[in-house]
Amino acid sequence: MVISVKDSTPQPTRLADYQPYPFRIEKTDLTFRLDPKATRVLSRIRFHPNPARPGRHDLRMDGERLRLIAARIDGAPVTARPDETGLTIPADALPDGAFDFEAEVEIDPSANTALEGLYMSGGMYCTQCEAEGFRRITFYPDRPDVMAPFHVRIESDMPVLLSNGNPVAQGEGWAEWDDPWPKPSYLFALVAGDLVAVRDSFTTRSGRKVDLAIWVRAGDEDRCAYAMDSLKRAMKWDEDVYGREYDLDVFNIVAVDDFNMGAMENKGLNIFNSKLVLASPETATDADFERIESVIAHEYFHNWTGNRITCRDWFQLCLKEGLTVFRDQEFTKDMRSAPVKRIEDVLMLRARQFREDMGPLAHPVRPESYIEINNFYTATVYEKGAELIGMLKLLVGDEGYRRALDLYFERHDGQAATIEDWLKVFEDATGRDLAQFKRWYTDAGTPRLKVEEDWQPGDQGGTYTLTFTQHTPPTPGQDEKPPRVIPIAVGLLNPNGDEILPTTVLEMTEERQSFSFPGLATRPVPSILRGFSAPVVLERESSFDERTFLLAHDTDPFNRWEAGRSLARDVLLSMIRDDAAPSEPHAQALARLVTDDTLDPAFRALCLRLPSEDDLAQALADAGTTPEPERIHTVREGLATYLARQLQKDLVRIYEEMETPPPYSPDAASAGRRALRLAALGYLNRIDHGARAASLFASADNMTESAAALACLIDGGRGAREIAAFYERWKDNRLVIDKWFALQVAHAQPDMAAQVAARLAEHPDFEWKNPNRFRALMGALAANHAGFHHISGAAYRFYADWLIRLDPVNPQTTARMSAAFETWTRYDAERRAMIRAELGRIRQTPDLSRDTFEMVSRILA
Ligand code: 0A1
Ligand code: ZN
Repeated sequence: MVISVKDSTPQPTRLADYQPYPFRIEKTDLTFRLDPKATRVLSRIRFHPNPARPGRHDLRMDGERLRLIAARIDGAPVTARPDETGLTIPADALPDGAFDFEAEVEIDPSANTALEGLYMSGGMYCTQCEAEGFRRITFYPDRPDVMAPFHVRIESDMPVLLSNGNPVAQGEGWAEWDDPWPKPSYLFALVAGDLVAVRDSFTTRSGRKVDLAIWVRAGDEDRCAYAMDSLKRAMKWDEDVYGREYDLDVFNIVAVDDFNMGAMENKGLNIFNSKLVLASPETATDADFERIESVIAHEYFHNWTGNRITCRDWFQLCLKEGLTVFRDQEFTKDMRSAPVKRIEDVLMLRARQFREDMGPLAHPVRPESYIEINNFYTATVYEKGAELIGMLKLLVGDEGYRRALDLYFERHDGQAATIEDWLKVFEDATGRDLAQFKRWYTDAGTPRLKVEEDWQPGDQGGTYTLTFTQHTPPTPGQDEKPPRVIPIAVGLLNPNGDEILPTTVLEMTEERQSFSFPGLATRPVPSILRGFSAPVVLERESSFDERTFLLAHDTDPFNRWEAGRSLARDVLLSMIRDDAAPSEPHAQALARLVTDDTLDPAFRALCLRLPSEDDLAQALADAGTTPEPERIHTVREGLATYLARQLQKDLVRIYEEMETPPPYSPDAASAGRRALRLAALGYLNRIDHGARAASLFASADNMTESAAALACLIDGGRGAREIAAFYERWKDNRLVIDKWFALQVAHAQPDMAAQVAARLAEHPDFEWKNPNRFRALMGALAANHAGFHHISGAAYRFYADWLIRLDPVNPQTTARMSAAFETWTRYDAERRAMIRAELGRIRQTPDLSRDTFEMVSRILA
């Protein structure tokens, strides 16, 4: 029996099997004759034998869903028959030394709903090649360690024809582009469409004038200003902080409506999900503006960390992603408030990465095997990857970090590098041995850090000792977790609230280790893991009084927030577990903080935010209690209502004082005031019967307030009229209608969430093949914790039905969204059985994609 590849169980790719490609490429020439159904791609690739792989080798190229029209070697036709995954030209059909391989293939962009390779979006052609999309465009060694300069000719009657690099020539119906910088195929891009440009320019510090353009559909030009401004600030920042200049004459950004991810750093031609480009006060929220600023910067920063220096193989993905996330986080800190950004990043890390690390999808920042690489664009690779850079910087100091990065750019420019190369640069630049640090890359799991304290009074002053014990629970495939090096930033305060030890980084390298602080007049209060100096779970029993003390006095803003956060969490946990009453002292401590006008409003807004239901479910599961979603929901609502009553006067004052005068401005200070005001509204809404929300909705001139007001109305079981008005006003704006779908589902009552989602899925505007729209509705359902986990199982079923429907259309998005089930082992037997049944049903689906198969199998394992 012949088993075709598609029917057999997909096989993993392993880091240990890495081998260099047997050929190098001197030049890649591509011609595209664009046609929606039958695009012709002509390629000429100049290959040389790779000295790193001596001997004679077959020429194996990747290729999927390609119709081969003709192939030639040095001009002579070769008969080559492609298989499901590529094309092989046997070694004996190849000349010695260098040769040209030419091919003509035909592809069908209009049939490409997976949005990988060349596809159509809203009548335009566009591409997405990372990670392995280029093989759907033509036959090629589609791997990041094969780098080449590209020349591209596009033939099409579309008015705008774009590719990577610099424009070299154009005429009626054609354009040519040349990218002098060697790049892997995943950074290739092409766009052809009826687009208009918003233009600007940037002069680099060495005087190169760069033409900047953001390409959008006519009518969207007036929503590009913030993205353009962000781009110029990012270009300047990378020069100032990293000494990195841009290296082409043009930098193009294109906004597309159909995109699986946020954006893509293609060399000189970034392609963006339109929701991360288009923003106006009326259509985008403060959070959208902040996200646009950071993603524009992220993609721009990839020009050096990702493009000039790329990854040897996909196991090294964190080399570019962890570093680039770290860089965009630093950028946002410099543009906005550093403490607020740090808190937001940690909230996100805990919500997404800790959740991943504690469940069946846990994997190292540098994984060792994958079935589908698209499944490894994860919070672990990105966000934990960024944390590792932050720890490195803390360990080697700012100076050492700068020297190491200079050396990295100097040594590896133009190369495809590894984590070993990265760490070696730090070792060489700073003289530090990073062998133990490397475990952060190779070992999955979130370390738990236990803290014990000791105080010994003495004649020369007392000695205070902190003893730490680290332990990392096993993760899939990794039972043993040797100790890691953990940078623990600590400070000490005396009982008056004065800092007696400023932030000091302790380096923990053993499983158990003590650090003593002699000569102290009184027993100090410790502030541990300042700035969240390592991605660990701190396990420390500390008294209510100590935490309110830190909440009032800690000089480290992160730990000040953390003290309040842990108070709120403990109050909620004892209410959930022991039926305890809400805590009055907690409410008082919170009131003192949020009314402290010396504090940044954005910071105060964060302090008002209660832990999410999902956070609480995780915390309960962690402590060995099975979470009951409906109880978590009721209790959390109960505490919020209690706090609204206790803090009512202060909240009313905040709500009034924090009003921002028109015109709307997206700057951090104004956004912070709105955040605090809307946090106050979220509480007051529970006791004013929606009065404030309704009036804000009616008067708001910006989306931040409109959306928040609408959310409050829906939370209170009201808002039918406003929902309809919102739709009428925005029905022609896809990005706003995404919000309309998401708000209704995310804020639906738990017992109604699945029904609301099902009703909205029937709406004519539920264009489910559009990833933003699909995510708006389904993502909101998964985010409605008590709704998703409602004991009826209706949401599980509905969600699984839709994953099954989307899978053949868009495997990548289906696979990513299946992670909604990753926490299933936390819950009771009944829910576990229901989720397992849904996952099983998905896995049994005939012709299930490799993407979804891998995810569902790992979740079930
Ligand atoms: N490299 C991009 C993200 C990205 C990853 C994969 C994609 O398709 C599979 C698309 C985009 C970034 O980090 O921004
Ligand atoms: Zn990235």
